[in-house]
Amino acid sequence: MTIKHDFTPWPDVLVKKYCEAGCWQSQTLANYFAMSVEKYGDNTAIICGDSSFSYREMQEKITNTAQGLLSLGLKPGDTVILQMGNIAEFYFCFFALLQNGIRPVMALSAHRYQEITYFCQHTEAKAYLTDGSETGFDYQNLGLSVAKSCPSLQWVIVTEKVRVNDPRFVTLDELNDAQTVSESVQLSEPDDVAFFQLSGGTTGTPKLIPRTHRDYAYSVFGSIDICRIDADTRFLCILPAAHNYPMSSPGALGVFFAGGCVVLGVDPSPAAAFELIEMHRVNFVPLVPPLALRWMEHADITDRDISSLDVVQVGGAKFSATAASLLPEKLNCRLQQVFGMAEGLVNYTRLDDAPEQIFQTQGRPISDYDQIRIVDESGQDVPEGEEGLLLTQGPYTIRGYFRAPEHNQRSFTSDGFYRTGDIVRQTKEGNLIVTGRDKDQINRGGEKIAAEEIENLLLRHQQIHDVALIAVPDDYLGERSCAVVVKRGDDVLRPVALKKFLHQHGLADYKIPDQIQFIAELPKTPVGKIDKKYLREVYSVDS
Ligand code: AMP
Ligand code: DBH
Repeated sequence: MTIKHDFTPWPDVLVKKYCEAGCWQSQTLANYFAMSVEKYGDNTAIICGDSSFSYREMQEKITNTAQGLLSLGLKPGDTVILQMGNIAEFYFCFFALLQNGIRPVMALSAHRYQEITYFCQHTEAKAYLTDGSETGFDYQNLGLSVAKSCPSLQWVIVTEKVRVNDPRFVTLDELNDAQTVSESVQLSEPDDVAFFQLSGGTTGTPKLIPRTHRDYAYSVFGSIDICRIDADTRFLCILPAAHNYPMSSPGALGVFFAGGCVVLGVDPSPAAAFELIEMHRVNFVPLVPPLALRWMEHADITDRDISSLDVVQVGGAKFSATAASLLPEKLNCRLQQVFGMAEGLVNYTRLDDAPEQIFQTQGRPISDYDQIRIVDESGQDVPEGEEGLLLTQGPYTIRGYFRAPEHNQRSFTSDGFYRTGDIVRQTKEGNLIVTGRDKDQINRGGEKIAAEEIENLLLRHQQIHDVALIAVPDDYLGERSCAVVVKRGDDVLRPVALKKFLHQHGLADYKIPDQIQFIAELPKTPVGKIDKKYLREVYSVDS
């Protein structure tokens, strides 16, 4: 196999260290699932709508799908795009791909033509697996457009009946019926890339994050311990299942590896989610801050019995200390704050920490092997307790994005620390408090938007001379996006026309600016960069 090191490897001394310390084990993620099947075969692994699957039933689905994928000629080391909503098939396909050593790019349902074609082209993906059953959006049509733009794409695999006339389209059911000789050889190794997560990014193009089996497994098992996940865990997944947080912190993988049950929901509104909590006695759920706020409000008026809830996690964006301190009483449960990143490092407040640590901090790293530095602009460590830029390296933090050498020069220090772009300070107990950000990104309630990506697209509009995308405060989302536009010419240009323009270019909805402002000229800093700080001050006033 030639797929070894199609990513930036850890230096040999660290490989040795993490192996010797037992952080890295000799199992793949698919092996860990198989071990759960051995141990917890009859436990319910997934509840999805009216269907449920035991571990054994799930393994059967996975094996069938894995066979079907091989029958299409897909091979270990190939890359595919996996874009499915919160349905059981998402996990069947995920594990089937991993079992075959085929590496999925973990696209979100919200992604559209712009994002999906980029993923396909950048990874020379061979197949696109998609599902549109739970949304009004036509993913088959998207698949058709993507296939036209991506010569590498040989297959579009869909969960529903094929509605387009293209020989590359095949249904998951047809795949599952495929009769192939069963191979018992191991098709992937623990140090191979298992899949590609996505970064919120800061640049013109999205960044792909190669995660190996053993590094990811280490973060998942560490999370299982910290979050006390076991076979009695009933985990509600209403965040997008492919996202790193509900996938691994401890996420569905944590639950599967501990024999618990994942309840899938497609509607994160409290009315819908509380019904699922009541019906399935859910006791653990990851949320982002805007949802936590909505759930807290709704808890006052709900008739649903949500008393089974034990732990509510809040992460993805900063949760205010005030809201955090109210959450346990409102939802009658414990709170865990999570500050993580798809690049690796995940911090948790511990369930038995003092309340003020849980309310006021974003927790501390999973592992003693996570190294953290908090530095000033010149890269010097700041004095203890002071604010600075967070750098990190460790046994589950990547050393480089996939095929992005120039960006990697900027995003990693010469000694391999990842520059998170987060501004933090560390308390004397070792917890981190996120105080700000030094990256050109908008964190829209947990959904990240790279300013440059949207600016580049808007600059393609004939009537736009210049543009800056900035974050402005929002009571509910924490931040929303605002495009500050310098028009070209005197013709009228309406915000709605610009939104439509982005939409028509096939940009994910959450990246479309919430607000559009016009300005005669963008202010510049003394060195000639756009003064986004000043723009933020100006446009935060009327929010
Ligand atoms: P990504 O790199 O796209 O996976 O996004 C990770 C980023 O989300 C982090 O670097 C932070 O900027 C942000 N983030 C995640 N969790 C939190 C949190 N609890 N508080 C503040 N920011 C967070
Ligand atoms: O925001 C994130 O990317 C994130 C948040 C919490 C994450 O990747 C994680 C936990 O693992």
